[in-house]
Amino acid sequence: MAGPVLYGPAYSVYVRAARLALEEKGVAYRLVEFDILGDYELPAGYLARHPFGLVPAFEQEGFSLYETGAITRYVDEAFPGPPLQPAGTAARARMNQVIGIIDNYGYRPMVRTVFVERVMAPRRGQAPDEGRVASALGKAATCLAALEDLLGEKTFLTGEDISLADLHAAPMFAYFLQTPEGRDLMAGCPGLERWWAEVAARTSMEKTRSFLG
Ligand SMILES: N[C@@H](CCC(=O)N[C@@H](CS)C(=O)NCC(=O)O)C(=O)O
Repeated sequence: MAGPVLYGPAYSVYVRAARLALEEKGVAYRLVEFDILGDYELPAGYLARHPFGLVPAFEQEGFSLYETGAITRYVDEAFPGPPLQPAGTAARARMNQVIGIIDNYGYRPMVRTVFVERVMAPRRGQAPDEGRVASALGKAATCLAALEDLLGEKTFLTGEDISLADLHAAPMFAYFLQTPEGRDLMAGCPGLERWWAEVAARTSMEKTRSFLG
């Protein structure tokens, strides 16, 4: 059976979430990278893989898929290896809830705004837009507070074993925590700090590191 192929740059948080699932399952895969920074052009034909022009896209033996949540669930269910979704109905619902929180309320303020303004803008020689940062912090704080609450005393977001919820959240935290605002907010969330120490130390995180961290 030919191994799966993932399309998109290693520095994309969503590409990293999909790679984390593949790494945690122990699946050999190929990463086809292209740039999505600045004035980029998607590779010829990419819109056939992902009509919305986002990353990642996934293919395995002619089966094509896009949307990270669909890809990671497929990877978990199609390949042998440790399960990445909890067994119980309630815990699985919790996992889906956390992924929804991250996608809908975390990604934009934490990554697209605070990380981009604080880390990416200076790399491009631009001053951060402080107004954008300030307006995103309330939403980021709500997101961290919600995750802190859902984490409780558990090791990982849905229990004692790592799940897709952790793998979706981790790449976003890896970027957000590069900013002073991210570190400040995290300092008020002792559970998430403990969680992050656990997640950041995983081999899968090391293997999927990009030039942006
Ligand atoms: N809902 C999509 C979101 C994917 C997404 O937003 N990817 C970002 C990179 S992290 C992207 O492709 N950005 C390119 C752009 O916005 O032009 C998923 O779950 O896969």
